[in-house]
Amino acid sequence: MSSVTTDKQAAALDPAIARAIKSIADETPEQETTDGFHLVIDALKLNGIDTIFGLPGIPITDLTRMAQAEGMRVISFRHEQHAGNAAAAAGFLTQKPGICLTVSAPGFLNGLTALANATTNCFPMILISGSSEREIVDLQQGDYEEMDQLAIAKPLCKAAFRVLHAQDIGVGIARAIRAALSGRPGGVYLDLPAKLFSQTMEAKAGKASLIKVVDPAPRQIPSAESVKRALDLLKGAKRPLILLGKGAAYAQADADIRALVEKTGIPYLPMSMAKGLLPDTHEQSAAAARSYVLQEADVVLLVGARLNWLLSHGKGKTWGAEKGPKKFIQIDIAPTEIDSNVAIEAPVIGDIGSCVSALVAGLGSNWAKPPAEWTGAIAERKDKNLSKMAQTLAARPSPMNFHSALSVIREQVRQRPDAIFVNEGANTLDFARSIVDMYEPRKRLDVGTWGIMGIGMGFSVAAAVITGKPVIAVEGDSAFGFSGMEVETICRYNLPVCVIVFNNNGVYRGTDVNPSGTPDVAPTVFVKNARYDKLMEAFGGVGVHATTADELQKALAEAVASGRPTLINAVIDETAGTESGRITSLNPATAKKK
Ligand code: FYN
Ligand code: ADP
Repeated sequence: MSSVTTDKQAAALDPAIARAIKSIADETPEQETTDGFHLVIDALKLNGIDTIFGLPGIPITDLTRMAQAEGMRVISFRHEQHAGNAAAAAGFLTQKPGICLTVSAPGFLNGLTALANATTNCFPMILISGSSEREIVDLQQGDYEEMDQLAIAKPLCKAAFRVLHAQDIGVGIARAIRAALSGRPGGVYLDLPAKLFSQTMEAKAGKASLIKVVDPAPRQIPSAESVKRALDLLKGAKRPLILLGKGAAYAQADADIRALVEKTGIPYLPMSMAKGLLPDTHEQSAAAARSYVLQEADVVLLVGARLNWLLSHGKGKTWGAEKGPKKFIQIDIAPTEIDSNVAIEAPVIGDIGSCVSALVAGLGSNWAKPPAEWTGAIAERKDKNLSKMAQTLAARPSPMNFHSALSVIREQVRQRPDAIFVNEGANTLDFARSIVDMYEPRKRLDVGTWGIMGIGMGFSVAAAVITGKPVIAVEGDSAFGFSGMEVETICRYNLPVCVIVFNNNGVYRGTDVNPSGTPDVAPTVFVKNARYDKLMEAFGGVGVHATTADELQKALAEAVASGRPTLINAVIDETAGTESGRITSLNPATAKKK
């Protein structure tokens, strides 16, 4: 940087003195300086981070401008939550922390949901927020957007740091990157008070203060005993099962995981975001016999999957508890995950690549594949379910139902297995998960561990920006509402995103009635026959109103082929959904009735 700050200071002085200073400065060989803005940008670039997702405003507007001027990709959103979700998805897809940049207090808070969600899902991201002046905030003197952001962020993320001096920016960014990526990945908060950005220092010293982080996610090799213990357990199993979670997808150990599944011959179940690690059409996939294998398996190998609510905590009817206890092997990078819900007989602690390859190496040449009785029983159930599903998918009811609409999307994904599939909603999510097969790793992005709504457009933008591949976002009409305004972002950057809104006039469905006789509609009901497609047209994208499977098929094929931002308003039978999709049992009233 040159003498921008010196000129500014000079301008504040008496004009004559300023002129004198300037003429001296012009004659003296100038010392190169840098400032907080450039140190932040240089530190990110030094660490291979080339994209920022954010929303400009005080005090980070100039940071976004300068980052763009310095060659970074700066993607501006309409609401910070979606910028945060984009950063989280970028982190999941790339194993580099996604960066979300927000303004102070309200902007920071808007980004916080995404930061907490990223941490819950083990996605590496860094929320960088500008903040107000420490001296004023700490004395609670009412600064512009006053808030003790660091204290608020701390319990919601993996680590939180604040940088007060320009010479510490390098350390601050290095610590944030390391915290986000090492061990179990997660969200990190970095607080940068407004004053920091204009602090200057000598350019050479500034450069020397930056840190290029070496080996931020070091391999963690499992102990030989833990590998042997796991293999012994697996060898003794009569009905073994492998469960792949999104940790396995994140790990990018695709070849090792495939080798483990195929060499052992053990049936596997993918959790939602692990779909496609092996193609869903793989003969060892037990997805279409899910309830059966969970109940019947005797030894279960968890690979980057937690025994949380999504897996009924490893207990109860889902796991066939009445048939006797199961034995678990769990591969995870976080030792504290082990025994979190049930006893784990064989923990294997390390990174998934190292753990899985150690297991494969230990299989030996005389590995016996699982008994045919087990694999045959699974195949039988699977075939039955698959043919039942095929019949349902072939039907063409009018109006469309979830199945007929998803059958079209399923075929498009089969033709473009490289496309990223984003999915949220209740019924829209649950039906799509079992109907739309995935063929490649890390192509499915969804509501994850929390079942959060609102990830749709943020994840879609990130997926398109990061991969350059077509994105197909299948959205419940309620879910879409959380991030719908970001279709402007999609149009502004001309991203190859096709959003399909499953419009059934309400949350879950559109048929609820207000029993009280007052004029308000029921809490779950939306404006009937809304035209979400017009929203995309408003910003220059393509909007399509699809009332039949054929219309949907044509519009989707065109969108994927052209790469033009498109929104298809897919009209779904308003009576078709069920309350909370497949997790009805979590509704308190329903649970009480059971
Ligand atoms: C699966 N199935 C199939 C297929 N794939 N049948 C035929 N063909 C194919 N390809 C069967 C499978 O065997 C199951 O039947 C059923 O379809 C459902 O499978 P799924 O979706 O894998 O399993 P399930 O039980 O829904 O999974 C549990 C879960 C999941 C908790 C992991 O529901 C989930 O990820 N839920 C997230 C929900 C969420 O977050 N919602 C957002 C909040 S909505 P059976 O074997 O007969 O059981 C707020 O309201
Ligand atoms: P799912 O929801 O698909 O079951 P979870 O998010 O519950 O997946 O679990 C992911 C698990 O993967 C977490 O316990 C996390 O610690 C673990 N994990 C994430 N990345 C790695 C990795 N590189 N190596 C080992 N374990 C990992």
